[in-house]
Amino acid sequence: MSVATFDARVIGAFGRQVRVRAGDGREYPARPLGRGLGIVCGDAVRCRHDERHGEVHVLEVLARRTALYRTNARGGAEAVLANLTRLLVVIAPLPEPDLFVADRYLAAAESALIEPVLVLNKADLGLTAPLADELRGYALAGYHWLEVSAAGPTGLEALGTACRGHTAALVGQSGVGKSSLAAQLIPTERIEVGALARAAEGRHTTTAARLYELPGGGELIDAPGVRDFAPAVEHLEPRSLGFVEVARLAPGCRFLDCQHLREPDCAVRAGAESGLMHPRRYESYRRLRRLQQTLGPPHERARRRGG
Ligand SMILES: Nc1nc2c(ncn2[C@@H]2O[C@H](COP(=O)(O)OP(=O)(O)OP(=O)(O)O)[C@@H](O)[C@H]2O)c(=O)[nH]1
Ligand SMILES: [Mg+2]
Ligand SMILES: [Zn+2]
Repeated sequence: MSVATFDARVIGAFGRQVRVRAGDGREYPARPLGRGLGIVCGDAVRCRHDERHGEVHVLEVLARRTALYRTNARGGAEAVLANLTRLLVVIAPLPEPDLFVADRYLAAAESALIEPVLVLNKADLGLTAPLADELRGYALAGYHWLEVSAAGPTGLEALGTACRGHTAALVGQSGVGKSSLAAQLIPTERIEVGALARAAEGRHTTTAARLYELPGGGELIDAPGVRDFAPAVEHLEPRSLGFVEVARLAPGCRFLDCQHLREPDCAVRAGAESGLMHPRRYESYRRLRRLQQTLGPPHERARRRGG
């Protein structure tokens, strides 16, 4: 090819506006050439300088090592972040936690072979009794969590260590303090932090994912907060949907293809009743299974849409 192309990293993506960082550290606003490239933050892309218009074009998205997928408004699968090696699922006592959201991120990460790390932020506020009980559910599943506080010195070193050398992303409900944590880990960047009242009104402070380089090596993505997260069902591990304790209990089920809903002799349902699996985690699993049944297989969805 006569025109010089170069490889770059997508450090921000907002609709068709993309920001890339080239190997030499230079950053450019860039424009995807052609529709449907589906570029997301974390992507590795091949670019070209358009000398005549003084623009940078993205020509193609290079193969992703991992991707986190969600279900979009049309019921299709859509990548949200690419090339992650760790997913930092942030929860906090404030605003009112919705742990179904955390469960869904954990399930999507497990299914995508991205190592999830549960991060309990705002440790300075203390734990409410219901949250402490929910955390017991995660312990039962086998998850540890990092207790941190962006407002104080708690746990930030451990969080930094969990990110070092990784491409990690902070995800979770709006207002849990993802950007506050990113700002603590990367003090040289100006990262906007929102007022809690904003999250309570359902408004998000961070509107687009942004990738930063960590001082100790590695990368950190600060993702926008969500009210809910629906993983793309066809990208979930088919048997367990990414619920690690379901995968552990399922070999005890009578049927090999047990969906762990109403089948007789289901070891997963029995585990939820006997306390081997937290009831909310089981309910979370069931909701995802039902979502999968509602959406149906991808080819049927395409037909319903007339696609
Ligand atoms: N007490 C306390 N408040 C915190 C802590 N971390 C963040 N906050 C506050 O929580 C509010 C929301 O923080 P953000 O960092 O903007 O939250 P976010 O998760 O990035 O929110 P979105 O960008 O909307 O998803 C701000 O008022 C922060 O000051 C913490 O550890 N303790
Ligand atoms: Mg934010
Ligand atoms: Zn079962």
